[in-house]
Amino acid sequence: MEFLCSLFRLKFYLYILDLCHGSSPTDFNLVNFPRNGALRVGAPWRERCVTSCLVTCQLKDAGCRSAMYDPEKKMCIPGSQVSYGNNEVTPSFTTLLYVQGECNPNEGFFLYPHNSFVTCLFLSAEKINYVDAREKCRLKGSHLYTAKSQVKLDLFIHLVLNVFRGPTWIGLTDLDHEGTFVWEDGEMLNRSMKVWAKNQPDNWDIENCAGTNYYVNYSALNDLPCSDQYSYICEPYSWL
Ligand SMILES: [Ca+2]
Ligand SMILES: [Ca+2]
Repeated sequence: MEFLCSLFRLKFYLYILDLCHGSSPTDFNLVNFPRNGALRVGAPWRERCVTSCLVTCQLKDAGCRSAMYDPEKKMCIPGSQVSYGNNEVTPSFTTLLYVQGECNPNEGFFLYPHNSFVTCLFLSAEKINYVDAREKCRLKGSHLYTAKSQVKLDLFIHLVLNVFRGPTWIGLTDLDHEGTFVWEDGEMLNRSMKVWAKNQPDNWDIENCAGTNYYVNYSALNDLPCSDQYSYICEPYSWL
């Protein structure tokens, strides 16, 4: 049994060694550092190359969505997930940041760290109706921001209060069936999650698109007329 374990370990190390010579088998992409420069991360470890860093990060934790690699010090630093620790690092010049999937700066997306996680966002500079906002996100290969977890909802309210400072759409509608709210990625709203402001949704004067506005103090969601013109947020995928 011990022999088998050693054999397995040897095969694993050979696999990792091999990774450093081939092309990257992962779907991670090199991205620019977040504008504000620091990420909350887990404990680093030594790694031979960036590919083995990314593969090992996923082997250690299936939730690994990003990692930094310092080729000079040969250190791998997992990052960006709530389940990791609270160490904060400001990356050096030589450190490379890789993130799973695309977070394309040419389309206006950037990494936005908030508390203990990082997400990839596009923040609109214009105010438009819900269907147009949905289409703008779709053309960027993304969807309107969803908030299926409390941390994502907290980040939404944070952005509304601190960045937009005004009414903002969120990717949630009951356009298909009155009273049945569905997130833009197709998942039904979990009724046990408290997203709505008091007495909402009320479908007042036909309201099928969700967002937040002055009427609910920007502190929770309200169903609103889809023709209203609001700010919006796109995300290429949702990590949480
Ligand atoms: Ca409605
Ligand atoms: Ca309403």
